[in-house]
Amino acid sequence: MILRIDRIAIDLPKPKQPSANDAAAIQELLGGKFGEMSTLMNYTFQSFNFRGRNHAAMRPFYDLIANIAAEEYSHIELVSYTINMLLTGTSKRGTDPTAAPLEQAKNFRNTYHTIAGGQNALPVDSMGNFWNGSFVFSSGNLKSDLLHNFFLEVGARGNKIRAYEMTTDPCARAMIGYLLVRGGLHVVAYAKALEKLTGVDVGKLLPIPDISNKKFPEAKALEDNGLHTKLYLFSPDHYKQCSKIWNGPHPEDGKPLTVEHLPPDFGVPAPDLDPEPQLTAPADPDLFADILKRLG
Ligand code: MN3
Repeated sequence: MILRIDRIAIDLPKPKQPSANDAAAIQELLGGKFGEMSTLMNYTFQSFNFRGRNHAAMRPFYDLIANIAAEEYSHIELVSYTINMLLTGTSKRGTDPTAAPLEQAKNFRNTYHTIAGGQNALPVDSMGNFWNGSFVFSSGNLKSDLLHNFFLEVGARGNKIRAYEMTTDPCARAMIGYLLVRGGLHVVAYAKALEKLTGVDVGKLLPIPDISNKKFPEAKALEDNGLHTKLYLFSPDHYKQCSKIWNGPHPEDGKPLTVEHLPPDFGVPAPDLDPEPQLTAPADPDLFADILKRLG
């Protein structure tokens, strides 16, 4: 079961200017093959399907995969809010449909944001292709699954770096900086899991691509505070045995790795974006008073 908290991981700054095309590019980090929906669903299915998890040799691996799966939910959330914030202001807010308030949307790379959605995130990649279940690898073999997860996180890291290079918007860059740190932590976590499982030193491959998170100011500031060393438990009581894998020095800067409970004050309240009447999102504001009456 997932226990949900109505907060997001970091405070996202207001975009410098609305940009549907920035939002379209950022969609790759949500619904792309290497996006957050893929990490979420890969680890979720692998945790459901993990046989023999109660054997002492296997439990730490189950706990690691299941716990990271839960963190990924907070990542799809953060990318989605970034897309919503970038899309806010890309049409003319108002109640008159004859004013063609959505006219600009014809020029957007992804018109689904305005036609299928109310100026909001969708489970699609940067080309508008819908996310699909074939991106999930759950072979039942732990070595294969962990190798896949390592590759998935490395691929995700590459996409994040390229998306960062495509936009200068502070909202998008704050989100990517945070996810570079947390995704970078997951790269190391799966490398360490493969080391514990097989004895091979996967850490020597790092970083992939060959560029440190410290080159990205938004990521560096978080790593200076040790965010790349803390594996948070996304559960009040469970998944604690991931500490048998997540320990020792960080392979890049040698800082000690720790497993910690998610602090109760972690993150910030999720943004409440203003309604967009031209899209009747969430509803025609003229009806709010009637709705309130019926709600009692
Ligand atoms: Mn992630």
